[in-house]
Amino acid sequence: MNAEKLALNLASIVLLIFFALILYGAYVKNIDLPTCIVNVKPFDKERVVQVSENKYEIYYIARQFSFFPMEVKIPRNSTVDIYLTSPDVTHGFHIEGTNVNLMAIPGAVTYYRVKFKEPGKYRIVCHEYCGLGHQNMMSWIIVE
Ligand SMILES: [Cu+2]
Repeated sequence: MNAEKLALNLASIVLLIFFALILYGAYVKNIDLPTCIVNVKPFDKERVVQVSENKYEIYYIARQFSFFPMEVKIPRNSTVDIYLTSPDVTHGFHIEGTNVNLMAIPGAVTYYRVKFKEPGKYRIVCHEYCGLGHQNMMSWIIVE
């Protein structure tokens, strides 16, 4: 009897800890889920738009076997809105050293906002097997 109560109490405490960690991640660490957006139509031309001094929009195309644009230079402390789509098959999109981990899905646009505080050369890799040249798929974001 007592062992059952103890197990129940421990399970309740673990659940409360999990719930608190979810709230901590969402509100203190601002960890967000990528969104599949519907108000931007899938595009067929990559582009980089400077919205204001430290705010950029990058429209990425993931295509067998490259990301376009292949290199983007932005200043430190820039906030970047990433729009990502694919004209062929599903690709992955991970910016190393960040928590950006997206999927490029044909016919859909994936969106995520990221801020680059540290200067450096950030490599983008495909993490979804997409064909014979998959391992060569990469792109760079250079934060100056
Ligand atoms: Cu791939």
